Order: sequence, then C-alpha cells, then structure tokens
Amino acid sequence: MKRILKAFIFDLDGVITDTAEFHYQAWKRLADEEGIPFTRKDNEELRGVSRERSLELLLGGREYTAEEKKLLMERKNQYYQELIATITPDDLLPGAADLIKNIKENGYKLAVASASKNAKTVIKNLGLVEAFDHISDGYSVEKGKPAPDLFLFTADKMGVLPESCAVFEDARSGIKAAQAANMLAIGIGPVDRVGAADYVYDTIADVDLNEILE
Ligand code: B16
Ligand code: MG
Repeated sequence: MKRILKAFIFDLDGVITDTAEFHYQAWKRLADEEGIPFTRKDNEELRGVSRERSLELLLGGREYTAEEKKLLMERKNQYYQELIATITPDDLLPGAADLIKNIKENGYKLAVASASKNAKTVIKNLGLVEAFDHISDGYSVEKGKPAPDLFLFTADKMGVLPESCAVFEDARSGIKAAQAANMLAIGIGPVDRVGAADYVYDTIADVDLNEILE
C-alpha cells in the first residue's frame, strides 16, 4: 500500500547539525581523563543513544558505582555544553535549511525528535525555534531509541498517524526506532551505518524529496 506522507521528523545530532562531533569531543575528553581508550570509531556506536547508555558503552564493563557514573555523566555534559554554546546558524549542515524550507513550503508538518536533553539549546542557537511544529527531546519519553517511543510521541504531538511520517536519521538506533514506529526511515550517512533505511543518502544535502514523495 502506498504511504501518504503528512509529516517529516528530523533527528538533530548528525542530521541538522554536526553535534555528533561535539559529543565525541566531550566523551573523548572524559575518557582521556579516566584513562579509558576511546576512538572516533567507538563513538559511532554512541550516535542516537542516550547519555546513560553511551556511558555504559564507553566504560565497557569497567566497575564504577552509580554515584561515580552520575558524576561522569555530569562532567561529560558540562564539556558538551561548553561546546554547544559556540553554535550559531552557520553550524547548520549544508542543505539542512533548504530541505526544512522546502518541506514547510509544500505544506507538510515538521518536527525534531532528538534523544538529547540539550536539543532545545542547540535548536535555539541554530536559530530554528520557529521552524518546527514540535520539538521532542531527551526529556520527552522514558525509553530512548531504538525503542519507537520518541517518534510515536512526536507523531502524536503533531496529530499525525505514525505511518504518515518520514524520519531523517543518522544513527543505526534511530533507523530501528523509526521502523519500529512504522514510519518511513531515511538514512543519512554510510550504508554500513544506516543501510537498513528505506532510503539512504550520504549527506542531508543529497536528499531528493521528489524521490521520497514519488
Ligand atoms: P545528551 P540525536 C543524541 O541526539 C546523540 O546522537 C547521542 O550521541 C547522545 O548521547 C544523545 O543525543 C543524548 O544527548 O547527552 O545531550 O542528552 O542524534 O537523537 O539528536
Ligand atoms: Mg543523530
């Protein structure tokens, strides 16, 4: 059955702006201070997943108490917030602003669904607060990606059925979440990361809206 799209949901980090790099730098600073090996390749697995889960992946089974883990997450978040304070509209990924404008002008609803508790600050610094009908963030639902909850919550807020939504995602966990929500999944990035999506584009600038809407 042909899907009739009514809304587009954007992931934030790695789709609209490259905060994935800032997350990496903040985790790397923490990992270096703790003497834990952590590479850019390791960071790929942290894309789209919550801060708690990211820390578990970074610690890789090393023993820390719950209180120590809480402090480590606070420290990482402080480093991350120092980095995102420098964000301006110039930090939009090439093609993101045009795609958002194009979708809006064609009468579709638009939302952001990010796992990040810092999403609203990033969107404000990018100058995009007015661009979206709804913004879901790391405070919106209990269960993060790959669970479908964040995307289902976002569709509900827009008053649109899940099957009428398409999701732009750069993370494997995000593609899984979109598909679990019965939404059209559009992967942004390499095939080995987002190849399970219904459409795959290398970058947001390569997205062909006509192809998706055909
Ligand atoms: P925070 P997204 C995700 O955002 C990031 O991709 C992921 O790396 C990060 O751990 C997560 O947000 C939580 O972020 O620590 O700021 O709450 O890709 O879903 O927009
Ligand atoms: Mg992302």
